[in-house]
Amino acid sequence: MTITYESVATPDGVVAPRFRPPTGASSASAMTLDGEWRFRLFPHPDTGVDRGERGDDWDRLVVPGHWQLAQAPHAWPYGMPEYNNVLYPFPVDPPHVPDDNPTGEYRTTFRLPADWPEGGRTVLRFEGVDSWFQVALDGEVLATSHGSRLPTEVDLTDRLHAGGEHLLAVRVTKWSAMSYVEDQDQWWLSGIFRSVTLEHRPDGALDDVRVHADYDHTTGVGTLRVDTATVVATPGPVAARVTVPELGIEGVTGEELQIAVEPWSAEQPRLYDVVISTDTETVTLAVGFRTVSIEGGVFLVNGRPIKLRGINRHEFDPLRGRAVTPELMLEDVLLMKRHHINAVRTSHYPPHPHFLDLCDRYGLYVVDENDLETHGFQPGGWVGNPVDDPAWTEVLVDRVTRTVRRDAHHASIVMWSLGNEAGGGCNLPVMVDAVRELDPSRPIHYEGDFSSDHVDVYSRMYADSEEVELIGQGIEPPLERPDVDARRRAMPFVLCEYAHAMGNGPGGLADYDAIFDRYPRLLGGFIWEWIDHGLTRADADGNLFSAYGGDFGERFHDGTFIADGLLLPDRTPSPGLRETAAVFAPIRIDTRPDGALLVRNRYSFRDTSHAELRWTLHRGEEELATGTLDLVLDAGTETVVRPPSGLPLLEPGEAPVWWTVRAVQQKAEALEEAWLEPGFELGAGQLLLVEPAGLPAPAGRVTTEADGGFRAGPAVFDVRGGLRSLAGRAVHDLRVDAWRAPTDNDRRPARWRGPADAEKWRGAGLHLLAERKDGVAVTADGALAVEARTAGPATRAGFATTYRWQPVTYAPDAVDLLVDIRPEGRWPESVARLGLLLALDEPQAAETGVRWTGLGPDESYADSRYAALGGAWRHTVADWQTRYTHPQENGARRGVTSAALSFADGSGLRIDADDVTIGARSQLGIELSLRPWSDDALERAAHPHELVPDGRLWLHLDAAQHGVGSAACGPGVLPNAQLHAAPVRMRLRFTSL
Ligand code: IPT
Repeated sequence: MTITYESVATPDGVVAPRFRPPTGASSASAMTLDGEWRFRLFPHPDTGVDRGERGDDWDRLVVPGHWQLAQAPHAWPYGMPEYNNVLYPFPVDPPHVPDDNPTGEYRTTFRLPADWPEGGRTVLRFEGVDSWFQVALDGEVLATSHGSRLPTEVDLTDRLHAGGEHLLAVRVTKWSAMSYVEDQDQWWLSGIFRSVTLEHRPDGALDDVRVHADYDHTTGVGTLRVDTATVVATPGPVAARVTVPELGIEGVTGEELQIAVEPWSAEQPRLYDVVISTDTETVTLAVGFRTVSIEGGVFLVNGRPIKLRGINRHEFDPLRGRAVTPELMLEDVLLMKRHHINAVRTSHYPPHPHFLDLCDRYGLYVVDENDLETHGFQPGGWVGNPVDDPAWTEVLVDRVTRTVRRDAHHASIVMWSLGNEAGGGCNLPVMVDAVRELDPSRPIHYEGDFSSDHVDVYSRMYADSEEVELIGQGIEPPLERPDVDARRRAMPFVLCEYAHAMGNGPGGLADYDAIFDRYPRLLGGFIWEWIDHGLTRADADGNLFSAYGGDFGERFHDGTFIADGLLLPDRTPSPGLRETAAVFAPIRIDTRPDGALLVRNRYSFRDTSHAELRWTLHRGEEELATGTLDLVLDAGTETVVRPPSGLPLLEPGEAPVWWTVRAVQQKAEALEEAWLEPGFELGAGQLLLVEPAGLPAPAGRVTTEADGGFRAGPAVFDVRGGLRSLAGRAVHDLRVDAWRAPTDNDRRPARWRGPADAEKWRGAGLHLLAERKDGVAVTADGALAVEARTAGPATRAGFATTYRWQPVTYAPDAVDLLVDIRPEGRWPESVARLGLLLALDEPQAAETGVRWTGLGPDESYADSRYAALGGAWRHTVADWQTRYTHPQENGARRGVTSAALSFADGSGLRIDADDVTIGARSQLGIELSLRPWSDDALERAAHPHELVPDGRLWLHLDAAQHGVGSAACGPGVLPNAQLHAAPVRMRLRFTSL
């Protein structure tokens, strides 16, 4: 049978799969073939080009890379990236793919170097080629392979001659039968995107190395056993010496060595160099001793329960796609460690192997996922799904065993995952058996095994916190079959995806985290996902922006769903990542209702002696006292702390007084290098000790102007009581507002059912609110009282509002506004915000400086607020904005009791807030948002660079906003963060500076 790109067949002409040591770990010779190759793109796999064609006059293309991104971000000579999430962009008709199937012909020539060893074998190794390819040497096709994120090796030995030049030809198709099993939520990007090497395999070499390195926590003894085999020439075991120089241990392969060791964990990633050698090859591996087990439904590492505070990571570089460099992999790992992430699911394919070396070294628990997703069969009821088709068994087993064979020596991997969103069927148990046979030491994960028939952990995605709580207690609804139910009920539970981080969010992370902590059965989970895959693209004017689905002219795509990470595409941490760091903090410091702080050591293995607990007592920008707490907590323990006695007794002043406690790293740790520098924050929390003194009553009188209008300090009104200018700036608008530029979460229905929040808000006309003045009067005590009603079109619901303006006699240029907002009529179950919108003319709004007292420094929302701490902060309006890849509501600062704006012309405006109540609840300060553009412009912009300042400063002075939730994929805003239409009262003071 001729194998074609539409064949459902395992790779042909390739070397049996084997382990992959870290680069440089083997003494055997190797040579990279990375660099500039010759390249030509054809519309169809029948390119008509002879494999012997050298392509000397073809284009040059850098390997590794994707051909679509060859000249990104400016030119796209080889077709453009396309984005689909679930659906196939071609008819579901396996194994067929469209005739329009761009195919790259790659050519390079090489010579074996003069010092290339005699004898042995020489293999050509591809780390990753997307999606199907054929390899030819000197005109002859030798191998056909696929498995885009898996290695392929071809034995070239018999065709190579010392000194001679060889022509390597690789034909790569964009689509193949394998596209059906590689339907991951990402850009379709093709080509040789990982490195290509020539590797010498000496006779009797260590082609394959299996490492078993367990740790017995009861004795402190590690068991090391190394098995080695030749694979390339004549498969079979090979004997080798095994030494652990650091411990003076010597042994041989096959032997179980019992060694007193320090164990490996993500918290303390202790590794030992293990040197394995035959007479012809030495391989040095960094080995971690650790045991993964499940006991009584609890997932244990080295005998202790752990929690996975994880993320899902796709490989992504905004210019290079999935062709990620070692530097970028390290950046990812360090960013994770710095944000207290301790686990990675390699969604949804095996990552570049170097990433796993880094996870071993820096300490991250890994769920290594097979390269398998067939999600596009779901809408058709999974009919024809390869996972349930015997014709695909060998291909699927080949994939998953290639994964295990490549990666099994990594200490960081704590579970294997069969794939993602690939349905169920007859091939699952076969894959499971194959994995267990290769590696019985690690549990198997697969969320798509819905009743967990075959796997070892109960896994779900996007289950809401209520359901997770039931699962934690082991009282989830039963499965139909009692035996299966009993088996699943005894399993640990993991959320392989949760807290969808699309745009502004995720909200509710802390709610999940608290539940994970409460129940031993809950292993934790993996936030979806690590980074926005926004590809850098230049627009017609040369401005660079982050492109998402549709931005490359695709007609069939999933738009902004590719931008759902904790990092912006350029790896700027989003507020969601800062929230993650605060929630995942290993030393959590939380406020208790009784006015104390609860300090919890959430490490599984270490005490807190590496951390110093530093406190400060501060008011506004003033530091009043500092100190440290003498406290060391054992793993898993907690204690209550209170401010030390003898602190100065403080009278209420302008700003609140906070007692802030930070747990910081004391000294650098040898193993963990750069990311853990002294002073690095391991957790923080605070207590509000003294509330600010209220604003004294204003007691001035408004004056009537010659034109019949009014004046109150820095505020000038027209005859109807409309604010015309404030602090010398024309007022474009002042009214009640209850709308926001919808977030990605607002735009989608919670749990995929019913109308989205933004739709409900639109239905109530919140996006088109307008205000009518109903009356103006000067009250007996000299205030200007303005009655107004704010409502949208086509609805009887509205806000009746009283504005009460009064000059402040004791402050020369100040005015107080007491605003009362009373909802009337029927409202949707939530509103986006409740407060005032104020738009001032300000030509250089973006350059306006702002210093505020409140929570900061970053934005926070009712259900994403752990990273924000009370204090005094400063920004410019430009920096105040979060440039979400898809523009939307952002930037709210909560708990703001005062903010001073300094305009580019040297003048300024101070805003103080007091007496803020929503319904019966009173709160400290307001929520402040500042923008150099309107919410309307924010909503309409498709990309941040399209937003241009409009000559106004737009302020939101809100009592509150609705939370952000995670409805883009999963649950919406929980009751504890919903905002309902309710009476609002606020006292605001505007002072001209
Ligand atoms: C879930 C997928 O597993 C993940 O790859 C990603 O696509 C995510 O959705 C959305 O961003 S599947 C979803 C339909 C529950």
